[in-house]
Amino acid sequence: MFVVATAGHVDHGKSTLVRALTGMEPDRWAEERRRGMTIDLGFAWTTLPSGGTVAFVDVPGHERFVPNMLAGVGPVPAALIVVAADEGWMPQSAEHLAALDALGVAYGLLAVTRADLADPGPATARARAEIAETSLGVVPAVAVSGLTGAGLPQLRAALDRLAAQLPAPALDDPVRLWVDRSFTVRGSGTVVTGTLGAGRLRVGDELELAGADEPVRVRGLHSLGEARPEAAAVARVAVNLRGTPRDRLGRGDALLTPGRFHHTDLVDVRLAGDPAADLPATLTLHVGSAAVPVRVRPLGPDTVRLRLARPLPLLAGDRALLRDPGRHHVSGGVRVLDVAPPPLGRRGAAAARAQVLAELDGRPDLAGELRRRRLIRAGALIRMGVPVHAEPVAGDWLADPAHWRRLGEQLTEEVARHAREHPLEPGMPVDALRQRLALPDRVLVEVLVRPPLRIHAGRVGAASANALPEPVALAVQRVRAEYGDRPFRAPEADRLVDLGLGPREIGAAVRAGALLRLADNVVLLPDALDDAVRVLAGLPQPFTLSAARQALDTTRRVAVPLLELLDRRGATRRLPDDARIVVT
Ligand SMILES: Nc1nc2c(ncn2[C@@H]2O[C@H](COP(=O)(O)OP(=O)(O)OP(=O)(O)O)[C@@H](O)[C@H]2O)c(=O)[nH]1
Ligand SMILES: [Mg+2]
Repeated sequence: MFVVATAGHVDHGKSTLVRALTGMEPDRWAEERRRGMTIDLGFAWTTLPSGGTVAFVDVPGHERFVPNMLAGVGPVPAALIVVAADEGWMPQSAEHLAALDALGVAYGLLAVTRADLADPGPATARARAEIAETSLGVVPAVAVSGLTGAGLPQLRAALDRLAAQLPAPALDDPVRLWVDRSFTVRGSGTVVTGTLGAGRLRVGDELELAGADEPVRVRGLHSLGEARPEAAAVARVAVNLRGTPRDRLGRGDALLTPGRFHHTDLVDVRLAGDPAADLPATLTLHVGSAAVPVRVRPLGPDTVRLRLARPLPLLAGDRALLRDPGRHHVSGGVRVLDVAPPPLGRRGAAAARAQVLAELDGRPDLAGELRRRRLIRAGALIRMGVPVHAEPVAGDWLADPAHWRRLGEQLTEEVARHAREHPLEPGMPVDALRQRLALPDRVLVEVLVRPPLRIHAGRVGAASANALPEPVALAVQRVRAEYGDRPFRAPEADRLVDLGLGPREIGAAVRAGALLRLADNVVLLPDALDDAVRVLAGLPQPFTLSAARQALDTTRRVAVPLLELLDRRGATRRLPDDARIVVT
């Protein structure tokens, strides 16, 4: 099946033509038939000479209903442009064509209708010239009469040729079915319709619906009026949803393959063509069947940031159009460049952002995204439409390789700095490191730690056997706090017990260089040794044990082993009369 949307000025014969081609009534509402005017979208289909099926989305031409027209053409990649031979090119001929151009529609046909009323030549020439200037390029033209049927065989043949040109649908792509209609069927519940442009739908599928906490389930599928177990793109489909109230969804909503789309209310986009310098600050964004007010913030010469009044499931590369509803004016097309852009806080951020955007073309590549985002979950990238084909660094986190290397270096530096500033702590707490490196997940710290560093008891430190266990480190810290200003007073045995420093703990602290052992149960802080030499050097030489004890403001319990240690280290020398001198 292929789907084509009509386009053209009011009363130019679009619905008459669709009716003549399909034998079906595109004007569904009584009011439309009474007023002889299309108000909302109509749907009809027929078999072509080749045996293929064409489905039409028939749009209204009246200027008041342009938003309905846009909901119809948004998801459809081919157009049947209708111009009346007797009226020629008219304002909504131009506005509809501008919309198709803004959306980048590249496949189309021109039907010059009411050819029984006037020579189709002039209207054909003008319309083809106008269309040739747009994304549609030069299109085939057929003169027809919906009244007499003249030209219809040629038009069917031209539709067949158009169908053959269309690119094959991406059947493995995720589904994003933009809803163009929703209604209730007695006994079945809620039904929505739309044009399935890519992917497949099956009865029983679970789909995501923006704003709903729970997935919705496909209870039944119809296409071309028949129930089917499965529908593959491209197709017009009607989807019966299980347990979803009718008021939960309507035109502009989308049914999505779960986990594949990012609902965003902030996008950076490139304006197509020659962007007007003074875009209004508020416009309406039309994409798929949705229409959402947006605030426009200019960034670069052809790039802007759009703040959407409600989030939409958008992907990088999406085409959309901006319209000024007040002025009835299609302001232009946009291509989405980034569906999760960074905030623009500090001064100069907008200019810097414009430079980044200048490099983007809406075709997301993994390396570029990682370079810009540095660290991101694979799932988040997939939801932005980025193909993910790299190994995560941890969990489902992907990292830019250069950034990841820098993080590894930073981690080593932070741990070393922490060790300098807190020499008695057995390493830096993992969470402190996580904050220091501004990492979003603890697991990232864990995989960044490489030998000789290791994680032990929630801290990152050198993998040395001498690392101080935390309770010992705390006890040593308390010793330091209590004895720091009387460095030659050793804690009494019972105080050591209170502090939790038994023989094993003291041994660990001594091995780690955090305590100095003079004798069993006699410990000082390690810097005491140098301090003692300084004090003793200030005494008249030689000096006695008692003079040393007084100068150091300590007891024999400390002074005797302290001096013996200094002797062994060669800092002091013991004379035959038991007095000592400081060796200089
Ligand atoms: N003589 C003649 N009249 C036609 C032809 N096609 C349409 N008409 C008449 O033109 C009027 C408008 O036709 P529609 O098919 O409703 O036009 P439309 O483009 O669908 O109009 P909107 O949907 O409101 O934009 C109707 O009265 C039709 O009978 C044609 O080929 N020849
Ligand atoms: Mg109509």
